[in-house]
Amino acid sequence: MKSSRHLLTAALALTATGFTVVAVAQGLPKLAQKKTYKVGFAQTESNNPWRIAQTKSMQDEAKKLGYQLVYTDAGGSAAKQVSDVDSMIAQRVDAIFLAPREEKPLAAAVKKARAAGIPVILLDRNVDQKLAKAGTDYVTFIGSDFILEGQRVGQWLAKNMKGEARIVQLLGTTGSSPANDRRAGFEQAIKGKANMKILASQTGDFARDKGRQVMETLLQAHPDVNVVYAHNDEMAIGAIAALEAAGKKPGKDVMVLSIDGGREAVQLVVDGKINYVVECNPKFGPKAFETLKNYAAGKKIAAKIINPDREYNAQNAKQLVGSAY
Ligand code: GYE
Repeated sequence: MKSSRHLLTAALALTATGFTVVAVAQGLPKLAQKKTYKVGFAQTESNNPWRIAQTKSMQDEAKKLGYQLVYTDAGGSAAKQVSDVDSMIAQRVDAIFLAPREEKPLAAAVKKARAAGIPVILLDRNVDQKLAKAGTDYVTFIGSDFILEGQRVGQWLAKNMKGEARIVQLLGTTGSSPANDRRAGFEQAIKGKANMKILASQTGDFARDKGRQVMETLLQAHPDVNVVYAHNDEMAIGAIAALEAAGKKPGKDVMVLSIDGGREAVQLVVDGKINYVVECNPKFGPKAFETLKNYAAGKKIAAKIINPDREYNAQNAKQLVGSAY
C-alpha cells in the first residue's frame, strides 16, 4: 500500500495549472543492449584477500569484455559507499554492481539509483529485504547462501564434537547480511543441543587484527573455550594468533571453524590449525557480467542467483588447496 502511494505522489507534480504527469522510473529501469557499457562497481573495503580477489575478478571480466569499469572503494564506511553510489549516478553509468557493506544504509542507495533510472545488481552482500526488493528496486542478488553457510558449520560441529562445546563466535561486520545470516544459520543448527553452549559472540568486523584483539579479550573472560567459530577466515587467522600467544593449540585444544576458504586458511586446514571451512567464493566477475547482459537482452532474471560453495576439511584440504582463491 505504502509503495503504491509513494509512486503516485512521485508521478504527479503540482504546477500552476494543475497536476501534470512527470516521468518517474517505476519498477526496474531498463538497460539497452549495447556493444560496450560503462558500469560502476562499488566495493565495500579492500582490507582482505577475499575483497581483493573479488575486485580482481570484476576488473578482469570488464577488461575481457571491453567495458569501462568505474571502481570505488568505500574503505569500510557505509556512508562513503552511499556517496560512491551517488557519484556513479551523477556520472550516468549504465548500471551499478554494488557489494553493500551494511543491509540498511545501502538499501536507500539502491532506491536512489533505481529512481535515477540506473539498474543495480547486488553482489555478495544483500540489503534489508524489508527496505528494498529484487525485481522492483534492484535486479537480483548474486552471492552465497549465508544462512546455509552458518548451518553447515553448526552441523559439522554437532557431528564432530566429542563432549561439550564451549563456543566463542567472532561475528562479521555489524549490520552486514553475511554477519546476520551466518549467525542465524549457525545458532539455528546447534539450537536445543545440550552439549553446545555459546560463551560469547562479539564482532571482529571481518578483519584479522580485530579478530585477534577480540579473541585475546574473550580468552581472558572464558579461558575454558574449546571452539572458535569465525564468520570469516581473516578473523579465524587472527584468533589463531591469539590462541597461540596464550599457549593453546588451535585445531587441537580449541577447534577453529571458519567461512571463505582463501588459500591461507585452506593451508591452515592442511596444517591442522583450522578444522573446517565452508567456502564462499569471491570470483563474481563472469557471473556478474553475464547477468548484466541477460538483463539487457530482456531475459527473466531470478531474484537470487546463489553460488555453490565447497567445504574444506582434514580429508580434502591437501588436494584442494591449490584451487582455493
Ligand atoms: O566472507 C568476508 C568479506 O560479504 C561474503 O565479506 C562477503 C564477506 C566475506 O569481507 O571475508
